[in-house]
Amino acid sequence: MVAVVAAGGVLAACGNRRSPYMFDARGSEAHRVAGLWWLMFALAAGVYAVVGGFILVAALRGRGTPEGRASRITENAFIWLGGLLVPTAILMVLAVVTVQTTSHLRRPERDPLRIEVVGKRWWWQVRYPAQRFTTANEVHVPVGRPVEIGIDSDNVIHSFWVPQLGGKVDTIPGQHNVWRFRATRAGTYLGECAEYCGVQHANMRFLVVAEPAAAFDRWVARHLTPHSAPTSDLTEKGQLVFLRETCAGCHTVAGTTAQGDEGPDLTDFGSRLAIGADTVPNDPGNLAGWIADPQSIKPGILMPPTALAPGELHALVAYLESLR
Ligand code: HEC
Ligand SMILES: [Cu+2]
Repeated sequence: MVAVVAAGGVLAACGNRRSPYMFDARGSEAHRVAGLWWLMFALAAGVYAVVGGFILVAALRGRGTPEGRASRITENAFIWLGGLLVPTAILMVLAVVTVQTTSHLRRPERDPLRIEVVGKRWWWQVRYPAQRFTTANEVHVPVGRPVEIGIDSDNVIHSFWVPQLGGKVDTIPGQHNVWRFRATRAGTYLGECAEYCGVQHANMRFLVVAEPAAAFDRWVARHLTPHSAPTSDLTEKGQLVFLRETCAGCHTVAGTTAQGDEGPDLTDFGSRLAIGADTVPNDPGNLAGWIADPQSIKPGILMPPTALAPGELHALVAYLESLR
């Protein structure tokens, strides 16, 4: 009983809108995994109820049988049935269904959208090789189309996990893993690094934005013609600051001379929902704080603090937020 109540509490706590709730499956792979989980849960719950029932009956009945009435079932029958036949049958069912489910996962499909993800030191690089552009920490996919994400790491082992879309896929240096899935419903799904990788492991999140094909195509088109040219005096000044300071050595903004790759590609930074791999929401206040002192927001990252005059910081923030 305590276990059931505790499990209920945990499930209820998982029900927040953006928290990764793996039973609220929104992808082909997650549906299969969740289905298998419910089958295991149902069988285990059944066994629990039967065994618990026997314990209750035995406890209520007390010691010994009433005089002269022998039990209708012998102990041997109990052992054969409850100890061997039933467990074997249950394990066989689970084995067959598990092997079947596993073989369906990650099965190649025709004409997938290919994406390459690289686990970095606490953020995710996201490349669309056919479309030839790079972004970070946000993976956009069209709903309904098969997606194939190649997963690599250039440092330690991370694990790429979007509970509502599928199972964990480890990012292992030197080994190319592939995750195949299809988003079945539009939405913004939270992903996390699921393998401890250093002090900012818990702040190594990402978002998968599944959207209708037309919206996805617009998103791609925007990357093919990046709006990196300043459109006002303020953003022009901001771009000058960006190119003059150290930023350009670590960050790329397509269409400018900034071509660094130590940090996330900022070509579409203004459209991102969060800063620092979903550490704080992307708004001008947080961005100014991030530029001035990133270490106070996400200690240990590879980005140094930058001291700027207030006017310059303001212009730089306006420029970065205009990159959308
Ligand atoms: C030594 C390399 C380096 C320099 C110099 C640097 N950055 Fe960064 N930057 C990084 C790294 C690494 C990250 C990713 C940190 C993380 O989330 O773990 C980052 C993250 C960011 C982000 C958040 C991106 C996202 O999508 O989460 C912004 C914005 C940013 N930097 C802007 C700047 C600006 C503006 C400057 C110049 C004032 C600058 N950076 C200088 C390495 C650098
Ligand atoms: Cu990680």
